[in-house]
Amino acid sequence: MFFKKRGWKSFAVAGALTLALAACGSEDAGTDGGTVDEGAGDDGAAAETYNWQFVTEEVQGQVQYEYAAEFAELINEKSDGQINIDVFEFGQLGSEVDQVEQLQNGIVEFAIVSPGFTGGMVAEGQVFALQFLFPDDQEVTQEILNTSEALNTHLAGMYEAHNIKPLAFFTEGAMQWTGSSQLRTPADFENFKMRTQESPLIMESYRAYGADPSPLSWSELYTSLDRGVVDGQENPIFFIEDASFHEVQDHMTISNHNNYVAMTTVNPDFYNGLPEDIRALIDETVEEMQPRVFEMQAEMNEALLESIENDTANPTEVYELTEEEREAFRELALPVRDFFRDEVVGDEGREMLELLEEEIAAQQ
Ligand code: 6CS
Repeated sequence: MFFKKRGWKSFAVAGALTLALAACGSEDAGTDGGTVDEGAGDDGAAAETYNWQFVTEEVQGQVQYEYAAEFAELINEKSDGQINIDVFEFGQLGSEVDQVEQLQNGIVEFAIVSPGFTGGMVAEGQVFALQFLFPDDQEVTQEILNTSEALNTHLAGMYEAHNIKPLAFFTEGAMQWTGSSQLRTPADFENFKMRTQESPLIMESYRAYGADPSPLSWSELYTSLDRGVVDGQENPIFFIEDASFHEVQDHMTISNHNNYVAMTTVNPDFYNGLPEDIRALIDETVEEMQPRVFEMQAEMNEALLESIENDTANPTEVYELTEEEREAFRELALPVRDFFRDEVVGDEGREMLELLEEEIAAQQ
């Protein structure tokens, strides 16, 4: 497994917050409230501390981990130390798919989940794999993610039926392609071995370009690119740089063909078993984190593009597609929406996409 660690900002907090604190709290968190310890508050009355676990698909210095660390810090502060959250980097608790199962089974209370790893389970979540669906403007996209009824009510309900409760959707930035050869036209994808996440629809999207998609965990990606097991991949710039993929790829195409959307999720039994005031604290903090994570990804994506461009020891040719070139990809991507409607989802999924398309159109 290859991970390069870098502290991104001063707010980066080490994984485990193991404060043993007591404060006045709710009386009955029950077994669904995570690990609950009894203690004595200032007034000598029995009080409870909550110990929760939050797993992410990224490592320290990357968006998801920094989000979770800041979320944990805020919750700890707001609860006067009553709530402690241990944040886990990717790799500590298994693969991305293992992490989803841990959330569903209540082994961890919180997880950041990329819909790309749940495509086999919640087919409708693959809507995020549809390229050129969301606006190019990241702020507008984030606004849609924040307010969309299609996503926050309909899609969230579909996840909840699988014991995954999405509390928020956020973008980690526009995705770009890297390759051992330049990716400028659909013809460049002919027989190109493209690494994707597990989602069948992501794979279908690359087949539409003529590529040969191959699903892999990102823990194997650096080595696979280096050895030519796969020829290229897609990710936001911060991730390409931080995971050092650019070191083993000669080309990067600024394609902005999609956004990398992640979900803040919670185990629903745990969440529903919490006292109302604690649930309100979680909801309020999730909301507060939305502009923070947007700012975080924007700063990282901008700064790390410069870093790739200035890395003379590992030169990567960066090419930005023209609008005309993007149009050739958009044309091939559009029929994948029909495939989503006709082959991947049922009526509920079709209605969800229709509503989402209306919401997107209303923002443009
Ligand atoms: O490409 C991936 O699989 C990884 N990319 C990002 C931006 N976050 C985590 C994910 O597993």
